[in-house]
Amino acid sequence: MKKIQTLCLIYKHPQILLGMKKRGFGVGKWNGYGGKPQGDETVEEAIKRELTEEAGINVLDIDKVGLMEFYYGDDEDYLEVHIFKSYDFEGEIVESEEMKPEWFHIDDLPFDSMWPDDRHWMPLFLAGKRFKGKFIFDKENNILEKELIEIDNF
Ligand code: 6U4
Repeated sequence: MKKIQTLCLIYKHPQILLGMKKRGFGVGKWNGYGGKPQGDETVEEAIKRELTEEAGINVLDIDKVGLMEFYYGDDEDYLEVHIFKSYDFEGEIVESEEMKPEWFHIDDLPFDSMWPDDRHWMPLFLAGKRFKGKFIFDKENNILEKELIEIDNF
């Protein structure tokens, strides 16, 4: 079964905002902010709410840049992750129960402590491209198979 998820990276050149996931899925990894839509929320509504809940900010622009499918180990479910970029927000970034925020220079991203797919699509993200992909992971979250293509639009 498909599970829809959202992910947003705030990009203030030359830095991007990541959060250290403090609990749940992907704990201990630096990642963008996000979560699943609630009720009949759109993915756009969901990512805005997640950024308010997890980082304390109100994003002023969001642009969908990526659509990824992730398959994990023997899990029957897979994630469909809608990836957004935001250049602008209002409010003070705060640490939450879920995420510890930190700005990283784009030339010094902590890929060894991120999901292993990130180092593959991040160059497209930083170059302002849109992309689609599919990654299959084993139980230790190593990449078994990957597909990644640049697209013009969704
Ligand atoms: P809430 O806040 O309860 O809605 P939840 O739906 O449980 O959160 P959670 O905590 O499981 O979401 O977080 C999943 C987050 O991890 C989403 O933002 C998507 C992201 N994610 C999942 N797999 C990923 C991967 N392979 N690469 C990546 N982000 C991934 O960069």
